[in-house]
Amino acid sequence: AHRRLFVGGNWKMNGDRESLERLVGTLNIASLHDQTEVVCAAPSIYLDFVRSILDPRIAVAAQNRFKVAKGAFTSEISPLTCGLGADWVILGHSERRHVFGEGDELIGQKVAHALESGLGVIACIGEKLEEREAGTTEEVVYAQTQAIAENVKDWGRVVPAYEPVWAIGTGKTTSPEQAQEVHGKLRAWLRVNVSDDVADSLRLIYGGSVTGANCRELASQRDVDGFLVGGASLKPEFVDIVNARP
Ligand code: G2H
Repeated sequence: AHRRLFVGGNWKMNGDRESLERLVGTLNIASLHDQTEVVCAAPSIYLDFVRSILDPRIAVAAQNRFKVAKGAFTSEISPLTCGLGADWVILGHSERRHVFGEGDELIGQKVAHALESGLGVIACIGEKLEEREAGTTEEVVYAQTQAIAENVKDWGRVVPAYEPVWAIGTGKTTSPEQAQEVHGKLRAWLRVNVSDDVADSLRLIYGGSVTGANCRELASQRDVDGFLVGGASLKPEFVDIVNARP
């Protein structure tokens, strides 16, 4: 893929002040490919802290945000976090969809509001194992992408992440060919349903058990423009993933 690589670290619900300070220390002194855009998604409570100690060449993301700016929504967090550290937000992650029951409509509303609030959006899609086995992968990812696309006016701040649910945190990585197949189809979908320009320029990133060992072959696929990394983003090997492209 010839587009500028985008690599996100999704720290999920991990880390405390001390361990995140150590992780940030490793990232700050690492030599990172200057043609790769790097974003780390920290737990909300540490966003501000992480932003204050992380090298500015790395952006910070929130892991989820609600669909409105304020109101009677106990425990939810407003997308108005731009001034508080985050430039990006991950929305529609499979854990939000399948552990917390978020549907396409809510995710679409969150996408719209996050973009209006000035945040960039890492928008996750991906099929479950039973959907892949039933041969409905395309149908599922197209419907999820459609629900996101309906809420996007400016694609410049959107990075779709294809994360097959069966490959997340399971150690089962999608083969580079399987990832390329879906990414290629998604790009074709964008060409038909959005525009040539968006299809050509959009970075389509892959997530699901990405490691230092498998990232290079994945990154060499034509339509794989980076990664969303969970488990490995908490380890020094994240640096190898950022530098996946020679
Ligand atoms: C998918 C991915 C990061 P992991 O959830 O979003 O996690 O790399 O641990 O499979």
